[in-house]
Amino acid sequence: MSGPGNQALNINSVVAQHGNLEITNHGSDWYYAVCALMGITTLVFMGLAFMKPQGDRVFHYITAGITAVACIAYFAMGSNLGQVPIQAEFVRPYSRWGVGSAGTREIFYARYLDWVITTPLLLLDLLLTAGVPTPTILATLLADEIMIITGLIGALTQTRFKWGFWAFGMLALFFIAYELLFDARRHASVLGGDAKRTFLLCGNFLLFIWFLYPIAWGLSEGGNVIHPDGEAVFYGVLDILAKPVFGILLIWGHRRISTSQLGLRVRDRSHFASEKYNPGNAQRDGVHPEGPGANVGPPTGHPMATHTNV
Ligand code: RET
Repeated sequence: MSGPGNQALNINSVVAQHGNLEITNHGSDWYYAVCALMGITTLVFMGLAFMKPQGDRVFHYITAGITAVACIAYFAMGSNLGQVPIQAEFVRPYSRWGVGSAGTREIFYARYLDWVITTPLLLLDLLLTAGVPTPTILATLLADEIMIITGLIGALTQTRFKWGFWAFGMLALFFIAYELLFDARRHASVLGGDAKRTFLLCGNFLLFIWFLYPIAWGLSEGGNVIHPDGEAVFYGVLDILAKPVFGILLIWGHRRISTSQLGLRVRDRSHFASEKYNPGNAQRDGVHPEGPGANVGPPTGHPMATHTNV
């Protein structure tokens, strides 16, 4: 087949397996559309970052990283790549949803590679906003990695054992939900103000969306109930809500929050300069500018030292 339009499926048909249940051109178009959206939001988040002082950009950078990774994953999926045919546990030749096939279904492992990078960053966005201590952040991110990896192994499993992995993933998701609903919420309340408000809005939104993912999995990689095009739309809508929409809410919530308010110490270049040339500041911060035992003279009056640390 030739002619104008989306040729991705034809060009990459070398990886196709006869009778495998795969996305059609509609699915491919949709994946490319989400790819473009993720790319555009990355540029927007980067643009907004440059309007903030250097020390207050960390949330912009994390969020832009999330949509940038998703943009690449969606490019892969639109191109029908980053996928592998897997024998379905339930072959449904007479399904109303058009999933009848030789028995294999394409499983996009690219999705999980995206999530394994981006879901910890989403949680980091949220947990830093709530002022959660580092050990709790690490425990929550570990549960998140377990959730995604078990989801991937389950998706690649051909027998009913796949549901065992799904169950482990659910346990991990419940742990994350507990951390957000009880632990992080308490820390956010201590901070109060905009940080608390932003955490509550984004946290509740995130949890609601995240609990829909295992349902999408059960209908696609798990139960083989909906067609890969339907899977594309289901996960695509969820990913748009979980990344660009969540990101906009979070960045907007941070418009009046400074990182130091959250107990974060982010040094920007001006701070660096003032430490070096205003040893008094560095000593006050507990950092010796020239290392231990250095013979530090009076401030040199370097032009970059005009910034003070507040
Ligand atoms: C799986 C299957 C195993 C059980 C559970 C899952 C949950 C996945 C989630 C994914 C979130 C992805 C996001 C992507 C952003 O674009 C792996 C589907 C619980 C919650 C937020």
